Parts: sequence; C-alpha cells; structure tokens
Amino acid sequence: MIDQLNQFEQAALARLSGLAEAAALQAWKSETFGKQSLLSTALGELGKLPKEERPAVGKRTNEIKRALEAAFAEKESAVRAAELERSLRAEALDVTLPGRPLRRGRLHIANQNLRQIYSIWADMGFQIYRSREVETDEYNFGLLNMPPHHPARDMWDTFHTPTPGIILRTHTSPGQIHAMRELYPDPIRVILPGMVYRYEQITVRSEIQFNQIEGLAVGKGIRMTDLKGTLTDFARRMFGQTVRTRFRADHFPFTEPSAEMDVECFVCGGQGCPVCKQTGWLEILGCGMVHPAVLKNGGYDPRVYSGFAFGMGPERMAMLKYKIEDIRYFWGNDLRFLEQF
Ligand code: FA5
Repeated sequence: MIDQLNQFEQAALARLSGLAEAAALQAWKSETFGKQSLLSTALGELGKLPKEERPAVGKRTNEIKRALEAAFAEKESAVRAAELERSLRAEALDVTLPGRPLRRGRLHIANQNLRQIYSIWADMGFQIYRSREVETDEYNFGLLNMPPHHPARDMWDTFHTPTPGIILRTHTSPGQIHAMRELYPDPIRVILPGMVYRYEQITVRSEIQFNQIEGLAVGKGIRMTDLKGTLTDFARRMFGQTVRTRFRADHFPFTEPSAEMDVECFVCGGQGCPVCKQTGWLEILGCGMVHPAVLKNGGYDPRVYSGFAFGMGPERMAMLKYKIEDIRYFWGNDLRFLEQF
C-alpha cells in the first residue's frame, strides 16, 4: 500500500510540474484530492487494513497529502503570477502612440467681443466693476430718478420675480448706484458689463437677454466735452481711426443732458444702405451727464462732483462689425454660426 501511495505521489508531482494554466491546476486538484483519488480511498479504507499496518499507512497518507497541498499552493501562485505578467504584456500601454486629438473649443463671439471692448476701456483707464443681475425695483428705477409710476419705466419692459420689488435688471445702469455707494468719495472710472433682461418682442435686432456695458466717470470738473471726447476716442479704437461719430440729443431720466451716439455706417461708408436704413449712421449707445439726483443717491454732492455715464449694446456693435444680420444667432447655440468666429 505504501508503495502505491509513493507512486501516486511521484506521478502527481510529475504532472503538476508540467501544468501552466489555472483551469488545468483545478483539474489536477480534484483528481488528486477528490473522493475518487487514491489518497481519499486509502484514508477511507484504513480500517480494513491489518492492525499493525494501519499507523504507518495513515501517517504516510497524511504526509503525502500535506506535501501535495504545499506543492499545489506553490504552483498556483506561480501560475497566477505568470498569467498576470502575460495579460500585462498583452494589454501594454504604448505611450509612444500619438494621442487622440481633442476638439478645441473657443470663446463665444459675444465674449470675444466683450473682451475686446474691455481691453479698450482698460487702456483708457477704466476698471471693470460687476454688479448683480437680479435687482431691486429701487436700484433699477427709483434711485435712477424714476419713482413708482414714472412714465419712463415703460421704456424698459420688465421681468418680475414672485417676490414683490425684485426684478431682473433691465439695464446695467443700477450698477452706477452700487459703484458710487461703494467707491465714495474716490473719483470713479469704471465700466459695468453684464447681462440684462427685457420682456420684449424678439426681433432680428432685439433679444430678451443681451449684454450691456455701462460706463461711469465721476469726479470734480467733469464736463460734457469729456463725455464726447472719451466716447469718440473709444469709437476710433473700436472701429478704426477714421470713423466719424455724431451725438444726437435724447432723453434718459438719469442723465441731463442726454444723448445717443451714432457711428458712420461702415457697410456703406455713410452713403446710405438697408443696414443704416439709408441714414448713413448707426446708433451704438445712450449717454449723458449723470443727473444731480442720481449723484446724490450715490452719495456724491452734485454741487461738488459731476460725471458722465453711457450704456452700450455690445451685441449690436458686434452685429455691425461682423455684419451679423440677426441677433437671435447669438444665443441660438448653432455651431454653424459660432464656428465662424
Ligand atoms: C439704456 O438701457 C440706458 N440704461 C443706457 C444709458 C446708460 C443711457 C447711461 C445714459 C446713461 P437703451 O434702452 O437705449 O438704454 O439700451 C442701450 C443699448 O442697449 C442700445 O443702444 C442697444 O445697443 C442695446 N439694446 C437695447 N435693447 C436691446 C435689445 N432688445 N436687444 C439687444 N440690444 C439691445
């Protein structure tokens, strides 16, 4: 019996040493230790052996079992390591392969245009100042010299929130009051860009949301000629040194006197065309000297300080510059439009 067991051990070890795959190892394990194996039958039939043989056979069976188990564990970990090594080699990452190209995004035309305008104003000494898009009725209208029921409020159709007195700003002008109240008593040279909202009929020239850039200069001895000179300089930097400008009298409750500035139509060079409605001129902004009541609401004594303000529509300016015929393209998310810039 012992000889049989020894042969069994030798044969099992010989087969084990030739195996290289996990599945074959499992098969070897059940053949060697399974119920049908010699080891199991030897242990099971121990009782049938003559009494004096039993201890030696039992001992030898257990020794062989432990030896084969140890050989199996060693082989199993060697096979696992080899398999891992093989799969790492097969799925190796080749870091020298060229990468997949990433699609490059770009700045939206409205933002490109805004940045160009910011840099012009920065060159001219104006800082960017931000103020909120959700405003109070008081800042959007009241403090800008339009008390409740003032007829000029009708110029700005308004989006109201469910909270009484809280609205989406209809223009960037309420930022004038925020800037003055924060910066008093310093002299002010700021632009206030950002989105404004109007409950209007959407047309090729009018959106319900668009950017405005407010400008505000407050100090001592600021006059209408400063306003005209500054805005004319801006127009030359924006549209070219030879561009002609003109100012037309207008009305805003928060400026006195008030004006609108036109630039010469660059589509027809001032001859008259459909874009400028045959006038030769294009309106780009509203402006004026800050009304004394507004200066006072901002904390500046109008007997000592004066200032000018303006509000321009950058999308309208971009339309003129790039000959974009419909303002709805700006927020329509059509890549065919956006990828042109
Ligand atoms: C105003 O909003 C005044 N707050 C401007 C101002 C500021 C005057 C400071 C005096 C002093 P107005 O409503 O005209 O004004 O708008 C200013 C500019 O915004 C217009 O010249 C135009 O370029 C642009 N704009 C007005 N409505 C729209 C619209 N629906 N869609 C796109 N751009 C618009």
